[in-house]
This record gives sequence, structure tokens and C-alpha cells, in this order.
Amino acid sequence: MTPYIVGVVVPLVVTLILRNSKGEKKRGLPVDVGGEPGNAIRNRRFTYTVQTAWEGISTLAELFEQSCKKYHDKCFLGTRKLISRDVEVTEDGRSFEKLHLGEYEWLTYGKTFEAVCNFASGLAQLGHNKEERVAIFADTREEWFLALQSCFRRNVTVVTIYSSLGEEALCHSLNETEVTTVICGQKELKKLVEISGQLDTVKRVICMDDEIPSAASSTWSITLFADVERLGRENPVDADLPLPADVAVIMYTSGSTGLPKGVMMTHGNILATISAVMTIVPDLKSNDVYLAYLPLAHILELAAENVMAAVGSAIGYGSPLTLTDTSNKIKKGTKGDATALSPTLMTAVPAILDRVRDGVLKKVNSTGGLSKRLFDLAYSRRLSAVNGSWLGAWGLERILWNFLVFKKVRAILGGHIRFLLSGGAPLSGDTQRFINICLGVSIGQGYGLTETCAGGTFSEFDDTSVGRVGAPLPCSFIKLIDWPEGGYLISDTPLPRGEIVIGGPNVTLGYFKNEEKTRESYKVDERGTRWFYTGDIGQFHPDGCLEIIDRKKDIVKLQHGEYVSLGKVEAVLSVSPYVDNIMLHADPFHSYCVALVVASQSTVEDWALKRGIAFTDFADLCEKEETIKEVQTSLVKEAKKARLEKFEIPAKIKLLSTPWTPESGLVTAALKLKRDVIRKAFSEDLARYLSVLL
Ligand SMILES: *[C@@H]1O[C@H](CO)[C@@H](O)[C@H](O)[C@H]1NC(C)=O
Ligand SMILES: *[C@@H]1O[C@H](CO)[C@@H](O)[C@H](O)[C@H]1NC(C)=O
Ligand SMILES: *[C@@H]1O[C@H](CO)[C@@H](O)[C@H](O)[C@H]1NC(C)=O
Ligand SMILES: *[C@@H]1O[C@H](CO)[C@@H](O)[C@H](O)[C@H]1NC(C)=O
Ligand SMILES: CC(=O)N[C@H]1CO[C@H](CO)[C@@H](O)[C@@H]1O
Repeated sequence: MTPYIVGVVVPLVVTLILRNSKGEKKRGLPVDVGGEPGNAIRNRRFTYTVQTAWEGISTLAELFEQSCKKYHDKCFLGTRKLISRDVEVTEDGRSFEKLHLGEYEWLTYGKTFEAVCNFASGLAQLGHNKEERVAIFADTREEWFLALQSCFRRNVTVVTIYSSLGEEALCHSLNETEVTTVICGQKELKKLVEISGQLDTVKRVICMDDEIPSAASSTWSITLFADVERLGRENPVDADLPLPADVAVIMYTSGSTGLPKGVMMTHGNILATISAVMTIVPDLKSNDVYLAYLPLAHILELAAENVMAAVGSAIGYGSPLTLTDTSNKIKKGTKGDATALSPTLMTAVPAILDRVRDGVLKKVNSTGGLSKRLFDLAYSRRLSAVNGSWLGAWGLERILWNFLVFKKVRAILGGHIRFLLSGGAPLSGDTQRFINICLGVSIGQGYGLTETCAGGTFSEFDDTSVGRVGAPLPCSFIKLIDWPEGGYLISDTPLPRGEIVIGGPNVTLGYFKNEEKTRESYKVDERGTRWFYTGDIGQFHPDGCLEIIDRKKDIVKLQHGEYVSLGKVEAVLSVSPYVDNIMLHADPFHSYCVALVVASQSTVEDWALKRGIAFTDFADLCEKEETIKEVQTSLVKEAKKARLEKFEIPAKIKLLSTPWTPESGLVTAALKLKRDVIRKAFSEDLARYLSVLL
């Protein structure tokens, strides 16, 4: 056994609870760590950072092999067979693809291991040297996971790329990592063909689908996934297992500025994270069923699927567009993934949970009458019960309401969900409560970054508070450090505040081929612990839980020294019904800020009609002095309500008529503002507005 690996198995005994004087459960405890001075907290159950939860296991390849032997005959990976693909045309002439999917078909752990060994051998037979990198560029599916594990068995580093990534970013990632083999689906292969002229290093493509598009390029060879497996079966090659410090994955993340950066993760990094997640999900067992549909190119999903594989659970694959019976791509009258699978565990991003909530509310509203009143009553009764304590919320009344009202809601996700893991962005308190109550499940909310291998904090399943992201994971120390320029100090009262710094074995090696950026954000202290500087601002609650309150980049110091938190002000102003989107702009050379406001067409036009204001089109309306004045008055009203300072209220606004969409490049796929891009696109307006007021 390698000396620094500590085997820890944590029985989830919830009864072991430390309480502070107020009777509040302590979830994180202060810890003395090295490095920059600050206020550091660790997980309450661990005095050190966890590296592996399995004795003698130090890489993902070993963990996978152990699981496949232990759970040999159990179902592992499940995929639905396509029965038919139809095109439905709506009344207004738009056409939609509708799928009819069959029941799940399963590979056992034993068969999966065979497939992985075969594919790994096949890859070697195709001529892929293990020093060269493989890119996986596809939607989440069974073959993705098989390809990943195959590469791990041969110590081949995998480059992961979001299947929705744009051409420039795709070229950049493949080129920078000198990938020679790309494993992708038919849809992604078409994208590759379009940029084939710029891909100097790619020699071979392995296509997961049976059909290869006819326009394929001749500069590389194309082989079917199944053929690689067959080739390997006929010509087996010995495994070449990696060491914990070998790079397992280079994960390209779509940043909100510039080209994506590749984060290098070792086997040790990912193992530390999944060991930590193991201790978070209550009672994880081999009879759990997990619905996999988020992008595997995201660390949250990659870690989650590896956790499931480690405990012998079944993983059923689906997609966001086929999730429920009423999902866009599901043929009417046939089953969505969740109903076909009846999962017990899921991961989700807030956008998807918001969608579930809106869908349920819409349905309840449209039925109206008694059932709506019953739903509202049940919801408010449960809300006041849950508000106190989640654990105390059991009882006869709960069972009754579940039977009468919430059973149907629960059926949307298959009826058996017991735990949801949410990450990627903060979840609104409303949605969290809604899911708690209507689905009757607890949500674990995590905060972490690709750079920390998703390690960071995690809210425990019995934590009923909203708006916080929990205590440190067992694999992480969380430290707040002073940021005097931004006005956040660890000596602040009532709660210590500062920049969030994450340390531990989970912290990744840095950015691939980017020493400068790596040095900016990573530091190793005198005790050898790696720390990542997140740029997020947080505060610690007395029970050791973290709350994210701001982002360093989004804070600007004005001419007279006041600080404006752009995100905070935008959140306040966007409550105005006239605002569809808003970006605040400020710089150190002026004493006030200005804003770009994308107007909400329906509200602004309604207002204009009521006032009898004539206009030729919406763009024209947005130019009008009186419209701008009306919107600005509304912004000032919201600002006063939220008690913003005078210098935080935009002195002048530009009203825009065209929405900001991911296609326009002004916001990310998750609809976050790309400030730099927007600033550039509207630089003249911004400069003029700032100078006019001088
Ligand atoms: C794994 O691959 C890397 C990169 O090619 C290499 O540096 C390392 O030595 C390999 N590990 C083993 C155990 O062979
Ligand atoms: C690919 O990388 C090389 C250097 O590694 C660079 O010279 C070339 O311009 C890059 N090509 C593209 C298309 O980015
Ligand atoms: C449902 O109705 C309530 C008021 O009864 C309203 O607040 C809510 O926005 C409606 N939700 C949807 C999704 O229509
Ligand atoms: C829930 O508790 C908070 C404070 O703990 C309180 O402000 C709120 O009104 C409560 N909501 C309900 C529905 O009881
Ligand atoms: C895999 C990896 O990076 N492991 C490192 C985790 O951190 C400890 C010290 O905190 C190092 O000793 C390990 O090498």
C-alpha cells in the first residue's frame, strides 16, 4: 500500500451530532492550516483531508476493476433502444423530432469490464500510443463511460470537450492537447469534418453511432466503436495501469471570457472527490439506480457516475430532452427516461429543477378548482413543517398529503427518487423548498469548481436551510482570506467574509500549457497543501457552512473609493418588470455607473399602448426618451426598495431591443453575462454615456 493513502470508510451515522450553544448542529469546524493567514474550516468528521475511501485503491482504474469483480453479475450500464424516430409538424408549420424509446437494456458489471478491456486493446491495435491523448467529444451515453474507463486502463489521458462547444474553442482544445484520436458521435463527427482542415494532429476518429456521415474527410481514418471492440477482443493487449499522480483527464471548461482552459486532473484528484461524495449521499448502496443525463464533460457528472460505479449501483442513460413523459423529444403516449428507469438518485443543475417546478405549477394552475386549492393547502402546510426541521417533518400528516397530493408530482421523476444532487450554480431557495416538499426528497447542494475537481463544500441531506452551500467536503479545507480592496475582511461582523480559497488533495495540478494562469490562481503552502484561489467571495455561518455572496471580478472601485458589486446591483434591478436582462458598467475613472438594459418587449409595449405612445417597431420604442425615462424610474424604485446606495444606481441607461442569447455570444449557455464580450460590443455606447455625465 502506498504510504500516504488512508483508508476511511464512514458509516453514515446521523445521530453523531455536535451541537453549539444555540442547539444548532455544527457542520464545519475551525482548523489550523498553513499558507496565507485566514479563517479556515474543515469537515466536522475529518481532522485531515480524505484521499481515498477504499483501502489499497489509489486510481480510478483500480477502483473500476475492483467494482466489476465484486458486483460481477449485477446490472451496471443501461441504455434505451430506439424504436422509432418521427417528425411531428405543429399547426404553425414548425417540425419537431419525436422519439419512441424502448425499455432499458442492461450490461452487467462483468460484461462491462470485458467491453472495456476489449476497447482498450482495440485502441492499441489501431495504433494509438499511450503517450498520445484521446478526446471524447459526445453527449452523455454508455459508450462515453466505456471509452473513459478503457483509456484509464492504458494510462491514456482523456481530453473532455463539451459537445456544445463552438468551432474555435473545439479547434483550440484539440490542437493544444495534440489529440490523435477523437471518440465522438455522428452529430459531433459532422462538426469535426467542417473544421478538418485545421486539425493537424488528429489521425483517427472512432464513431459511437453505426452510421458514418458520407462527407467524411480523408485526412483521418474512421472506425466504428463496435469494430474497435471486436478488434481488441481478437487481439488482446495487456493493461498498462496508471499511478495516482498521472493525469487522468484534461477537462476543458467553457469560461465566460476568452478561449477555454484545460484543467489537468490526476487519478488522485478525482478519487479524492468521489471518496468525499461517498460520505455525503446518505446510505449509498448497490441497489440504487442512477439516472445519468448531464454532460459527462462536466466534473459533477463524471464524479457522480464514478461514485455509482464504485458502490455497485445501476446507471441508466438518458438526456435532458427525453427526461420525462412530457419532454420535448418524447413521442406522446410513450415513456420518458425517468418513468422507464424509476431512478433513486439523480444529479441536476438548477435550471432543470426550475423547469420541473414551473411545469408542475403550470399543470396545477391549469386544472384549477378543488385540486389547485388542495395543492396550495398541502404545500403551505408542508412548508411550515419543513421550515423547522427536515427530520422532524415526518408524521401522519405528511403521509396523508403525500398520498393525496404529492404522489402524482413524484411520479414525474419515476416515483422513487430519494436524493438529488444539485450543482453548477446556486439553487434558489424557492425551488429548493418546492423540490423538498413536492418530491419529498432532500437535496444536496454542492459548491466546487473544475479546478478543485468539484471538491469544495456540500450541504448535508438534513440541512434544511436555503441559500447556503454547506460545509467543506472531507477532501477539502475551505479558507476565507482578507480582500481589503474589495472591503471584505475575515474580521467582519457578524460573519467573517473574504475570498474563498480551497485546499486539499482534490485541488488539480493547474491549467494545461498555461503556466501563467496556473501561477495566478494556484499556490502550494509550506506544508505542501495545494490551494486554489476561486475569486468568489463568501461568508461563514456559525455552524461552519459557507454562503457565496459575491464574485471578485464583478466588484469595481469607483473614483471616490466606493465599491460597486455589479452582480448584486444587477440582481436587484432585474426585478423590474421592464427588464429582460441588464449589465451594469462602472470604472475607476468615474464616480457613478451606467447600465445596458435589454427591455422586456411585452411589458414595454403594454405600457406604450396604455399611454397611447405611437411607435413603428420595438427598436424605435426603445429609443424614445419617454420609454427610457419610464424604465429608469422603475429601476430607481427597485433600487430604493433594496436600499441601494446612490452611487450604485445607474445614472444613465441604454435601452436595447434585441435579447441577449447564447447564439449571439453575449451570454454563456447557462445564460450568464459575458461581461467582456458585451463591453466590447457596446463600447461606444458605454464610453459616450460615461463621458456625457462627467
Ligand atoms: C502514464 O503516462 C504518463 C504520460 O504518458 C507517463 O508520464 C507516466 O509515467 C505513465 N505512468 C506509468 C505508470 O507508466
Ligand atoms: C495549433 O497549435 C500550433 C502550435 O502548437 C500553432 O502553431 C497553430 O497555429 C495552432 N493551430 C490552430 C488552428 O489553432
Ligand atoms: C400559478 O398561480 C399562482 C397564483 O395562484 C401564481 O403566483 C403563479 O405564478 C402561477 N404559476 C404558473 C406557473 O403559472
Ligand atoms: C420560515 O422561517 C423563516 C425564518 O426562519 C420565516 O421568516 C418564514 O416566514 C417561515 N415561513 C413559513 C412558511 O413558515
Ligand atoms: C494526487 C495528488 O495530487 N495528491 C496530492 C494530494 O495532496 C497531498 C498533500 O496535500 C500530496 O502529498 C499528494 O501528492
